[in-house]
Amino acid sequence: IYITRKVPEDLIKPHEDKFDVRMWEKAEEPVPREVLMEETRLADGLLCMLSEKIDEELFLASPNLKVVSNLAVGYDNIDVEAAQEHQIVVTNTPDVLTETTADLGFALLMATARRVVEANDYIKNNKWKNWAPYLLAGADIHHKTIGIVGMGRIGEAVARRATGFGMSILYHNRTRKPDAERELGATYTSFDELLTEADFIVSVVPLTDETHKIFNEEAFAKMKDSAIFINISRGATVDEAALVQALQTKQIQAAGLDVFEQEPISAEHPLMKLDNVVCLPHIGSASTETRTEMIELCLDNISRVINGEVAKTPVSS
Ligand code: 8YV
Repeated sequence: IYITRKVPEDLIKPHEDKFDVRMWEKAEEPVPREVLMEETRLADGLLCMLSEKIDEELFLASPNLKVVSNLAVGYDNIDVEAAQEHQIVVTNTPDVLTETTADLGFALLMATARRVVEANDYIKNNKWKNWAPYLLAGADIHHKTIGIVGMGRIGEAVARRATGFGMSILYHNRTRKPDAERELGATYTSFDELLTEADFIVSVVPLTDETHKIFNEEAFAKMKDSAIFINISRGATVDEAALVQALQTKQIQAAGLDVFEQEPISAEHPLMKLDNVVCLPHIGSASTETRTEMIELCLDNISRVINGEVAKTPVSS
């Protein structure tokens, strides 16, 4: 088994009697493509991250490979169709990260609306000299309208949190979600209606050909000028140049972003120069508990497939 990042030894231990486990020893530095190719060449199982492109070239060079386990629920970095052609099982990490990612989505929404990061910098930069009625005044969250684009597991978990704030919930999804409508009072709308009506627009949608840059100039133009845009899905669902423009011209009020078109994003990127943007380095599922569960699930999937059993969480194209 090859693992493309350093993960805790105690998570590997239960598998070491059955498998020869090798890993890229650097936790934060990505594995170079040539090392990935060389290490996977002889591997039966691969545990990989979003930042690695897992494609046909790799499959062709790795005749023993039986399973690719992505440490993420999203798997837009993997050519699943090609994997299927090579009889390679692809797995992801659904469910275990749902609540953690929704927590972060809400943290980002609240930090953006109430200008938490700006306020923190304000004190630490020694700017707090006085009291003024509208000092760092943000936007209310309670009783507002949230529009969730992508009502999957994480979208529903975001909606559950919104009910605690007395928010009205709009959602847009490929299919209707009767349970969310009944239990959470969520209302299905068209994409355009959601953009027009919501105070908070939250992207939780998987990246596919249909969702690529759905948040573009036209979409931002439909939003209220008080709208706050939150992205916890994939950077490429957004046209970042259009977002920068919408924020600079105050066409929308603010944005909270956990994901970017290019990751890691540079501190020189125009988005980083804007006060009305809160940015995070793609940490949606990054709680210690959840990352441990994700790694355990990946290893369990790999172990099952190599042993000829069915994977717990396989994906299909
Ligand atoms: C990943 C994510 O864990 O699950 C996803 O799709 O985006 C995150 O939870 C992170 O990108 C590390 O691969």
